[in-house]
Parts: sequence; structure tokens; C-alpha cells
Amino acid sequence: MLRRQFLAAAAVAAALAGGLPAQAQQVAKVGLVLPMTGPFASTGRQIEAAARLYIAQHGDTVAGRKIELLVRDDTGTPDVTRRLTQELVVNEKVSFLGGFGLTPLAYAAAPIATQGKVPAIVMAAATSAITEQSPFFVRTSFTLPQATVVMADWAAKNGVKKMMSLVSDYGPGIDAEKSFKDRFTAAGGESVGELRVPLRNPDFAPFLQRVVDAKPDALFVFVPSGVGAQFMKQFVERGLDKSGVKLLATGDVTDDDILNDMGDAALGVITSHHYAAAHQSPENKAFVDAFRKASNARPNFMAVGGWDGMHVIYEALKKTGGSTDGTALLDAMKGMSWTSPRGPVQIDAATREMVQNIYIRKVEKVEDELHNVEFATFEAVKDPTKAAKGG
Ligand code: VNL
Repeated sequence: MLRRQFLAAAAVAAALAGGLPAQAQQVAKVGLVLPMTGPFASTGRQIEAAARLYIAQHGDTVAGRKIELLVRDDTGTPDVTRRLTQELVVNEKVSFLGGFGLTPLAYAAAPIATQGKVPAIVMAAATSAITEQSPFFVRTSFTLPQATVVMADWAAKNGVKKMMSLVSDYGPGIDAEKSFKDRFTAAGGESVGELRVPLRNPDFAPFLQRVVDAKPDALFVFVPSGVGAQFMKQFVERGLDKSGVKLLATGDVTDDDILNDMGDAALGVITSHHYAAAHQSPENKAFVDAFRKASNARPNFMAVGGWDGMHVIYEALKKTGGSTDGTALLDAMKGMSWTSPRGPVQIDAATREMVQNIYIRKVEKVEDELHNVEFATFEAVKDPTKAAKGG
């Protein structure tokens, strides 16, 4: 009894002296699991830089809690994602998870977020089914079907009759292939071939030869962020840039991080996506300028996913008054809307997916740099594969 009283008194004294363990009351840890090395390191770099910029601009204290950012490198390997995510939840007791550079990495983290009841912000990976793997997933990137159906509509309306597709052979590529074909053929177009290229160490040459032989009006392409330059190089080597086959793609291919190094062969490529560094708005100008200043680089769509992911975390904490209860935070995120550097966005309360504008863009030279210049806007597009769920 005496000992208990003594301990209680000691705790009060410590609290008065400001010595209460800060962990328990004042910190909210955010654990980002990202590919910081390996073939998809650019995705990790972009997201980390954007998250740090967000914190630098908005302060590191929200609703009385100090935000502590922990960045872990999963090298793009699902087993490593699983181990690091587990460590962040069990040992670091993070209040938020985030990152997830590729679809298999998001899948690896899903059961841990669910078990730990930790909100997990998918800032990059874009296979539609990801958010169905955990009720604690909220996505601030996009889905491939969301970007792709817009491209298919545009192609059908702009004189393209015969299409081929070429995609990386995994989740987002399969999503892109299917949404394009379904939408384009429903509009009366014809698909004359669907090509799937391995994700790891892809050699596009034999696949591109089949495109040369089939001579479609257009080729629709999805490869993940970072891989587009290699694709473009082989596209040109096969002479496809001068063959009359129009190149259409999702914006992953003309990723702003690498676009400028692709050279003039990329000029005229038409893509659909939710973000371009060249997007014209005051919010985006401020974002791009600050990002360039902090990182000496152009932000790509991964960066905007990281930036908006931090926004969701900050605003959710404000709404809960600093409570880090996972379910309360999730509720706070559902239905949230704001003006992102990409344009107006909302987290669909029913699906936990972004409702956002999808832009059609064309690669053009702007002040001596290659840019994705937006020329048409499809407003407030939902993930079409979940449209029935509404929200
Ligand atoms: C994914 C989708 C990855 C789109 C990407 O870049 C991308 C994915 C790394 O879901 O794995 O641009």
C-alpha cells in the first residue's frame, strides 16, 4: 500500500516536472514503409521528400501531438515490408502507417494494419483491390481503372479504331489492361492484342516487335513509375515513334521524375492521370516551387500522394482532438475533402478511395523542359470498379 502511494506520488511529481514519458501522451508516430533502394527507389525518394516538406510547412505539432516521422526501406520486397510494418506497429507503436510503393507491398502490410487497428495510408500502390484488403487502408494515390477508363474514352472519341495494349504483368497492369479493353470495346473499338511484360528486368523489344507487325492505330501502355524511360528507349529503337502507331498511356509512363530525360521522342505522347507537375493552380505552383527548393527535383505523382497522405493524417488528428484511436481516425478520414496540388479531392467514405479529376495531357516542351501539359479534365472521377458502392 505504502509503496503504491509512493509510486503514485512520484508519478505526479514527475508529471509536474514535465517528466511524464512523452511517448505515452504527446507523440504521434508516423511510420512510412517505402522502397528507398532498388529499382523503385525513386518512388520512396519522392514520397519521403513530400512528407518531410509537408511537416516543414505545417509544423511538427498537431492537436497537441508531436509528429515523429519514421522512414523504413523495404527495398521493394514484400517479406521486408511485412517485417518492417510489424516492427513499426509492435515496437514503435506508430499511430499511422503509410507509403507502400507497389501493390505486392501494400498486400503484405494489410493484415498487420487490420490486426493493429492502425490507419495505413496507401500513398503509391494503385491496384484497385488494395483497399479491400484492410478496412484500415485509406488511399491518397489513385487506381489504374480510374485513370485508364478516361484514356479509353478519349481514344474512342479521337479516331482510334484498332488498339493494342502493353502492360507490366502484375496487379496494376492487369487492372489497366482490363479497364482499357472493356471500355474501348464497349465504345465500338477493337482490341487486336494484349501484351504482358514481366515487372522485373523487363525487355520490351520482343513485345514491341509484335506491335510493329500488327500495326494498330494506337498502343496503350502501363508500366510503373521509374520504368517509363526504358520503355521509351526501346519504343524508339524499334522505330515505333515514326511508325504512325499513336502512343497512349497512363501518366505512370511519362512520370515527371524522369520525363525530362526521355528526350524529344516523348513529345506528343498522350496520357491520362491525376497529377502533373505542370498542373496550373496556385496550390500546385506553391507545391512545385517548395519541392524544387527542398529537393532540387520535380515532384511526380508519387510526391503528391505522399503530400496528401500527410494532409489526411494531420486533419484526422485535428478532428479527433489528438486521439490516436485507430477507428476514430479512420472515421475522421472518411469523406474528407480538400484542395490538393492536383486539384479538388475527396476520400470516398464508402470505399476509402480518392475521388479526383483525371486529366488528359500531352508531352510538350515548356521553357526547354518536357512536361505533361493538361488539355482536358474529367471531373471527380471515382474508382470505376467500385462505383456501385457509391459514397
Ligand atoms: C504501382 C502502380 C506502382 C503504379 C507504380 O510505381 C505505379 C503498383 C512504382 O500498384 O505497384 O506507377
